[in-house]
Amino acid sequence: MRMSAQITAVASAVALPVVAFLCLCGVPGNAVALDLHSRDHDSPKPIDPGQGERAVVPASPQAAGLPRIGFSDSTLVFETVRGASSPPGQGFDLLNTSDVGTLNWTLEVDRFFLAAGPLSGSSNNTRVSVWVIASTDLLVGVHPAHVIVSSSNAVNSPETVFVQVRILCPIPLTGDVTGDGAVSQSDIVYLVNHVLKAGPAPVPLKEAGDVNCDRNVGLADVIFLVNYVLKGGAAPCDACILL
Ligand SMILES: [Ca+2]
Ligand SMILES: [Ca+2]
Repeated sequence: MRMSAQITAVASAVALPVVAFLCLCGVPGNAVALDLHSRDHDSPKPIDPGQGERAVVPASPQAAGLPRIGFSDSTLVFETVRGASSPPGQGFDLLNTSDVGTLNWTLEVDRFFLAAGPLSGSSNNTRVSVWVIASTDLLVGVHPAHVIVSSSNAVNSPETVFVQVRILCPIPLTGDVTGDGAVSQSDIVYLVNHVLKAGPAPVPLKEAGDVNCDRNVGLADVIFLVNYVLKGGAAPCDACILL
């Protein structure tokens, strides 16, 4: 009987905090009350909101009336061939996903080839259209950039939309100055005509004839191409690395 009484006492001590915690489910305002006078300060215990001194910790941004920055798109990709016209502008919607409070925000970009706007504003539950334009006068390759939105009163400031500007190489095969998809004797003839007889330039760009990648199309390229096609010499370089 004595052992049974001890077990009953221990079970009661464990059960009381659990019951008290479960009773907090009905606390108005969706907030959690914490007992600051608990002996165990590392693990504050919930108490009845009508008893003693307590602090109220907001359970969510909505409960505290705080706005949250949100985007309709997290990534934008611009793609074009080097030398071609710039792709059309793009955009995304900026909104307050908390649905409470007013989101006061500013916007900036971190690379010179990117522009976006508007640069500031206020949003409650409405969406704001942000436009983004990328200059494509860039080297061949992938160029990352960011649109950064900051707010003095949001719970998640700053937030970022990632942007990629992809510049594709217009030259499929260096040395194929005729543009037929292969490097052959006809390319030697074409390049000789261009270099020595003022014939038409290599296609799609003159750089397709720069088979030794010295940033010039001349007699050295003719000799290089003859050695490659007729004598098994070194293959043309990749002219795209110079664009
Ligand atoms: Ca060819
Ligand atoms: Ca060259």
